[in-house]
Amino acid sequence: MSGKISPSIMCADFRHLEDDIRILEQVGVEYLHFDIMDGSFVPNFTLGPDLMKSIREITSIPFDIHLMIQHPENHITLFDIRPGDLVSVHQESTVHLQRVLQKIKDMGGKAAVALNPATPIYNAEEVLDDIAAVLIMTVNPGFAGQKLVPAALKKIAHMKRYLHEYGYDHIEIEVDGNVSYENAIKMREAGADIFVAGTSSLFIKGKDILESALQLRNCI
Ligand code: S6P
Ligand code: MG
Repeated sequence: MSGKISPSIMCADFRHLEDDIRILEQVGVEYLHFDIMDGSFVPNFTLGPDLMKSIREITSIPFDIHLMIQHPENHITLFDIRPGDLVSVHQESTVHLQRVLQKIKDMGGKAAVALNPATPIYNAEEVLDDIAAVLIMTVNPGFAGQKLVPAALKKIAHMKRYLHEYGYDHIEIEVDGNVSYENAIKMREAGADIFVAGTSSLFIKGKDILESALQLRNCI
């Protein structure tokens, strides 16, 4: 099976977002990736529940909600989670990780654990039964347009082997950060399944989104 594409909405040009979403529907992207930042867990602010509500009205592409917020268990009910949505919580953001993952499932979503570059893969071990995916940050979270953390490719391969050895082959590996065409090929070889597409591949100034999306598809 080929890899899945999750376009990063924070990297889109909001002046023609609806037109771009139509093109993404045509390409058949599997998700739309929403970065939710609180200025505390990460040093930036981005999207929120209201924008997501508006986009729900114009598309049925499932959402891939990436929570980069402290204490996600206190805010999770603000989000309208639908069946088919994937919701990622950072392991580093809460001491109640299992509780919030369970809540996401109770709300109808698929739960995922996100790991910062410096967080060992084993930090997801006790919640493997609760998740549908692990999100491996391939840059430090907070900003688009950063360079791949060099150790990230090894980490993806390590996670892939580890999930296999423990009998969790069904858990998908998502990668987020500097997913360029070149890096996407290497990430795919290392075992990634879901590719967050931002300024490195899909939303490139002056380049046609349709062409970019097809090029990324070929890489994964
Ligand atoms: C970063 C965020 C990401 C970015 C994406 C940008 O904290 O989680 O989802 O939107 O990584 O992509 P690029 O290609 O600019 O790195
Ligand atoms: Mg993200």
